[in-house]
Amino acid sequence: MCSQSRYLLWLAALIITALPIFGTIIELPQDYDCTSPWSELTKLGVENLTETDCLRTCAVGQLPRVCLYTFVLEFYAAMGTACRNCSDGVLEDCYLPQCIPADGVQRGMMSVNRQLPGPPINVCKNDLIVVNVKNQMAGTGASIHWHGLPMTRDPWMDGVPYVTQCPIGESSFRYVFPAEEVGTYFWHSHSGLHRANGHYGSLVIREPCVDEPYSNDIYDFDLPEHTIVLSDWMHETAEMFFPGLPSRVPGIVPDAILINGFGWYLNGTASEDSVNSSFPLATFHVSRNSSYRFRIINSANHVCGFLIQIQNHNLTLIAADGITIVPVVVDAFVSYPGERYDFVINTNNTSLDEDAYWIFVNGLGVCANLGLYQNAVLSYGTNSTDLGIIPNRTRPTLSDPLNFTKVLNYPNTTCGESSDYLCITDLRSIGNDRDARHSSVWTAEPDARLVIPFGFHIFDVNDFHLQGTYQKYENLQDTIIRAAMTSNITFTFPSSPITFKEKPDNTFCNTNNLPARCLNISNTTVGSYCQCTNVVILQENDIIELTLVDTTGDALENHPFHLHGYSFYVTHMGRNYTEEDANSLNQTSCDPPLKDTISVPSKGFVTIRFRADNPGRWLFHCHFEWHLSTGMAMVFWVEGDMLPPPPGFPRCGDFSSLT
Ligand SMILES: *[C@@H]1O[C@H](CO)[C@@H](O)[C@H](O)[C@H]1NC(C)=O
Ligand SMILES: *[C@@H]1O[C@H](CO)[C@@H](O)[C@H](O)[C@H]1NC(C)=O
Ligand SMILES: *[C@@H]1O[C@H](CO)[C@@H](O)[C@H](O)[C@H]1NC(C)=O
Ligand SMILES: *[C@@H]1O[C@H](CO)[C@@H](O)[C@H](O)[C@H]1NC(C)=O
Ligand SMILES: *[C@@H]1O[C@H](CO)[C@@H](O)[C@H](O)[C@H]1NC(C)=O
Ligand SMILES: *[C@@H]1O[C@H](CO)[C@@H](O)[C@H](O)[C@H]1NC(C)=O
Ligand SMILES: *[C@@H]1O[C@H](CO)[C@@H](O)[C@H](O)[C@H]1NC(C)=O
Ligand SMILES: *[C@@H]1O[C@H](CO)[C@@H](O)[C@H](O)[C@H]1NC(C)=O
Ligand SMILES: *[C@@H]1O[C@H](CO)[C@@H](O)[C@H](O)[C@H]1NC(C)=O
Ligand SMILES: *[C@@H]1O[C@H](CO)[C@@H](O)[C@H](O)[C@H]1NC(C)=O
Ligand SMILES: *[C@@H]1O[C@H](CO)[C@@H](O)[C@H](O)[C@H]1NC(C)=O
Ligand SMILES: *[C@@H]1O[C@H](CO)[C@@H](O)[C@H](O)[C@H]1NC(C)=O
Ligand SMILES: [Cu+2]
Repeated sequence: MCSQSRYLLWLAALIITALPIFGTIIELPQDYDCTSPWSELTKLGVENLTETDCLRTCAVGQLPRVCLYTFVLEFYAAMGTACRNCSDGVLEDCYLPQCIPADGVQRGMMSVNRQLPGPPINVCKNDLIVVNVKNQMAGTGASIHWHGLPMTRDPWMDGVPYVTQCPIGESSFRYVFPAEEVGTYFWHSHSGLHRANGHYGSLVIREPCVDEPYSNDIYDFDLPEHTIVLSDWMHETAEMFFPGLPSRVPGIVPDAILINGFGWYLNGTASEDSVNSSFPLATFHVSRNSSYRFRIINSANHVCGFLIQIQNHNLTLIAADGITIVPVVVDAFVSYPGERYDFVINTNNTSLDEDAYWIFVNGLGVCANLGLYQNAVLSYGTNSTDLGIIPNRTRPTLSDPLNFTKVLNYPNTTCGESSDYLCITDLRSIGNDRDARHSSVWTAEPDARLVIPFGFHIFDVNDFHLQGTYQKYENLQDTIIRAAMTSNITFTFPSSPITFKEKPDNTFCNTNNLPARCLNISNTTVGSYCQCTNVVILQENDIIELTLVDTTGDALENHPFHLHGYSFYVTHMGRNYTEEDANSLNQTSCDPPLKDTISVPSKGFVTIRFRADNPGRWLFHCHFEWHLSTGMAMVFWVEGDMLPPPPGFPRCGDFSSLT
């Protein structure tokens, strides 16, 4: 049995978030032309609509719909005027429309529709997603990326500034793309550090229950209200820390973890007294003797992994990065920025109807040193009109965490050493559309093998601040100044989108084609540094094997790399990279997991494979926000015919009156 709606709870949720219950419904023909969807839209006359209704139970035979959203991007305030007396303990006020309580600390932020996370997108497979982005942030360009969606035939809609589009000025831009693959995704700003300031939200594509591989035997409910979006939060705008300030110790770090935009600010102490428990936490409602699918999205920005647990509940993992896996039962798992996991919980293990349990998200690595963790609530027999539910059970904290025996993706795991410490490579994908297309990818000999080391270039401060040099960098604290690199190149964005170019030219670079200034390496720390637009060309339909090697030397960070336009097989990962690791790997075990984001074990490596069958210009980058900003990125130029951009697609670029 599987259901995508639970009428009463759902209605209550709608009342609380003040969404219209009945919106405009616009249906499309079953076989609408997804190669030029904007012409369908013109025919349907939707240009003056701001929103349509798509939230429904996905059913066989149902027509696809136009799912239209308007995203208004603004400079806004957490704990601002909309929150009235929320800070004084009036809980109802914290749920007022446009109130963003976050962790209770007032700050300037960036919002989409004055919500945090921004508006959720819940659609059915084959719907046409249309998002009209209106940027009302004075003086600040923006763009939105649809993380994990392959954007087949729609490389213009990927939302990466200067790779696939111009940043959206104080104007609007309409994203149009079909919901081609089911699963758990999210959207986020790909401009500057805007995601860290609040520009992110969920995107879930469902299909009729009968088509879901496990719905019949593993879970009863798959509800929109059970999407969990994790993030981290600072008490100043992120730009304040770009490049960083020498006197800030510790340097570029978060102040809190947020769960669906809620959290308690602990201010560096685990003491119960420091907690303002009249302040809202994210609360998830379930009923007894049932089973629920949860979808968890990690939209964090800083260099931490999150350990995720629910008191007294095992988690049956059923999907990773939107793609179904053979179920694995764990009591904890670790996720990194950009990753998504779906899991099922059973609610038959309690004898009490009125009961509540703690959800525990524990920061690892740098966040463990800072004592960062967060709680949310799993509540039985209640609905979303019940506010302020606090479990009677002991609240897990840093000093009194939840124990675990079986865990996925835990840092420092040696893969294969213990059946209780699972690696991503221990997951097994199961047959789906994408699998069928790619089945030979992990058995055949790859057409191209790339080894991509990533790390940092450390500058000497005296060298660095010579007159007339302006390199991209971050300042962690004191005089620690560095830039991030892949293949020894610090990525810089060009001045006009790469997709506009018909062929690669000498404004791009790569390891075989470095600009003269990079070849003329001097003995200074500045002179040995190479900053350019690293673009690697891949032939259409080639099988690509790519090995990422962590050369940072840092034992605490597991850099999560995200590939746009594709999912890839994770065929191998390990803690010590040797040359043999790169070339030995014809996968012996079956069905390696398909993902679009993979965290590379600290000082270790990961090998992935994909078939380059989606022509476009695709960013590949570390999903830690400050690493992307300082150059830990590159672009794959996948050859092949691309559809033309929509008519009137905006252009931008350098202007010099001299040329
Ligand atoms: C929600 O729960 C309260 C009691 O806990 C009950 O009075 C109310 O009718 C419920 N509302 C809905 C919509 O189920
Ligand atoms: C949309 O609005 C414009 C300006 O008000 C109007 O000219 C146009 O006819 C409208 N289109 C539709 C389909 O209603
Ligand atoms: C955190 O604690 C410090 C020292 O105890 C205090 O100065 C600071 O104001 C607190 N921060 C917030 C946001 O409450
Ligand atoms: C979780 O799984 C373990 C091992 O399979 C089992 O012993 C335990 O009872 C389960 N816990 C719950 C809450 O279901
Ligand atoms: C709870 O339900 C699951 C799945 O149906 C079942 O495997 C398990 O034995 C049940 N546990 C209890 C305590 O009834
Ligand atoms: C906590 O215990 C009290 C007293 O037994 C009970 O009234 C209340 O409902 C419990 N709270 C939860 C969230 O279970
Ligand atoms: C976790 O394990 C420790 C040591 O084995 C034990 O002292 C503690 O009570 C356990 N905590 C919980 C919540 O079970
Ligand atoms: C991983 O290993 C490093 C270096 O030994 C250590 O500092 C870190 O705490 C370990 N991480 C975890 C989560 O145990
Ligand atoms: C991988 O397998 C293919 C086909 O089975 C074979 O031709 C190739 O030599 C193998 N490569 C390596 C490195 O073992
Ligand atoms: C990158 O630079 C380091 C230090 O200059 C050098 O040892 C290494 O060989 C370079 N790696 C590549 C792939 O060029
Ligand atoms: C670096 O080069 C400068 C001149 O370009 C020279 O004076 C200096 O001795 C060199 N330093 C080292 C460590 O080789
Ligand atoms: C990796 O190398 C380090 C030192 O080079 C060694 O201590 C460690 O045991 C190795 N780990 C594995 C899994 O081989
Ligand atoms: Cu990184």
